[in-house]
Amino acid sequence: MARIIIHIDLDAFFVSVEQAESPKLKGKPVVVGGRPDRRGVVASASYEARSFGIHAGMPLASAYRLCPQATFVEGSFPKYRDASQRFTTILADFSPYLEPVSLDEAYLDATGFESLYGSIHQMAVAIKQRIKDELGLCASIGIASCKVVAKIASDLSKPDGLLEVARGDERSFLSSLPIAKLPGIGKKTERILRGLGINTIGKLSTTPLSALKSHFGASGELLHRYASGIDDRKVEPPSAAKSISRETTFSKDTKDRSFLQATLRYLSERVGSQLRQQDKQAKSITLKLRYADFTTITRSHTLSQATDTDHTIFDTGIKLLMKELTREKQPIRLIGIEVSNLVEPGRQLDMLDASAQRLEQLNKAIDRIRNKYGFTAIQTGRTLLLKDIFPKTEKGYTLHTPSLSR
Ligand code: TTP
Ligand code: MG
Repeated sequence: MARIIIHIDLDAFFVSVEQAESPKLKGKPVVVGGRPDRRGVVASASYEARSFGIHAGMPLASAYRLCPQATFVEGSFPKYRDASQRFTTILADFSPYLEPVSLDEAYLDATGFESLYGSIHQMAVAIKQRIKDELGLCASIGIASCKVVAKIASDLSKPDGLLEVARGDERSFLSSLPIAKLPGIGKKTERILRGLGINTIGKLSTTPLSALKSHFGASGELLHRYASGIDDRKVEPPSAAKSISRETTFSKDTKDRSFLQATLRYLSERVGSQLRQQDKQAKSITLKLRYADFTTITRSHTLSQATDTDHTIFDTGIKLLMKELTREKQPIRLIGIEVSNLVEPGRQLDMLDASAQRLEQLNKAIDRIRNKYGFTAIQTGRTLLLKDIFPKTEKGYTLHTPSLSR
C-alpha cells in the first residue's frame, strides 16, 4: 500500500530544552554533558557549538579545547524525559499511528491525512508550530513514502527544516548522498564500503546484491533495499506491556520465611497496583528465586480466571514459594513476582461475586491513597513487617526494587 510517512526529530534536543528554560543561552555555543574539567562526553551540542567542530560523543575536554567560551551544562534527565513526553503527546494529537523511536524522534503514518490539513506539508507545518508554541523547541521533519527516506530527509533538513520527497523521487533524492547518511551504516560498515569504492548511496544501490551479501550477510540485502529507497517497515505504535514484574535482591541472603513472605506481599502489591493502573488482569503468575549460588529458578501457575487483586497474586506466589522452600534448602538472594498473560478485564464471574467486588473496591481505594501520598502510605498486615526494615534492618537487609521489566 502507498504510505505517507512523517519523521520528526527535535533539533539539539537536550541543549534546546536548556535554552527554552534560560533564553540567555539562545544563539550561543552550548554543550550538555557536564563540566569540561570532568570525564565524560558531549550528549548534545547547539548548532553554534557544532560550528566549532563539537559533536555528540566527543570528550568534554576536547569540546572545551575547540570552544572554551561555550557554556557547559550538566543536564537533567528528568527534565528531558518530561519534555519528551510532552512532545509525544503533541504528536499523538495528529495521528494515532505514532511510533516514538527515542526521546526526541518519532514516525507518524499520515496516509490519508491530506484532506484534514490540506496537504501533508501543511500538517507538518502545524506539527512544527505546536512544538514551538508549547515546548519552545524546533523540530525538523521529513516526509516520504517510507521510513528510511523520511528519516534521511528530516536529517538533511536540519535545523528547523521541512523536506518532502515526492513518491517516485526516492532514488534520485538518495543517489548523490554519502553512504554515512544511510541509517544503519556505522563507522565499520562505512570503512568496508569505501574500501570497495562505494562512497554514495546511489553507488550502493547499483552494487550487485550478491557482492553486498558476501560482505555483510543478510544485512547486505537490507542495505541494498534502503539504498534504493525501498522500505516496507510499518509505523508500529508501542505495544502494551506483556508482563509486569517486581523483584528485590537482598543485601544478605536469607532463609527467614516471614521475611520472604512479607517481601513477596510487598512486591505483589506493587505488581497488582500497576496491573490495575493499566486496567489489565493477569492469568499467569510467576515466582522468581535466585539462590545463594546464583542458581535462578522460575515457577509459574496459570489461574482458571484472570485476576488483578493483590491477594490472588500474593496467594499464588506464596504457594509456589512454600513448595520451593520445602525442596531447596539454600538461602535466597533474590525474590521476584511477575504477572503475565494479560487480558482486558471482562465480565468475569468473580466480578459478580460480592466479596470479589469488595476486594476490588478496596484495592482501588488503596491505589488512590497511594497515588496521592506515595506507595508506603499504606502497609497491609504482612508488609508491616517490612516497615522497620525499609530501607534497612538491624539484620542488614536492604530492599531495593530494580526497574520493572516489560
Ligand atoms: P539526537 O537527535 O541524535 O541529537 P540532537 O537532538 O542533540 O541533535 P540533532 O537531532 O539536531 O542533530 O539525540 C537526541 C538527544 O539524545 C540529544 O539531545 C542528547 C541525547 N544523546 C546522548 O545523550 N548521547 C548521544 O551520543 C547522542 C547522539 C544523543
Ligand atoms: Mg534530535
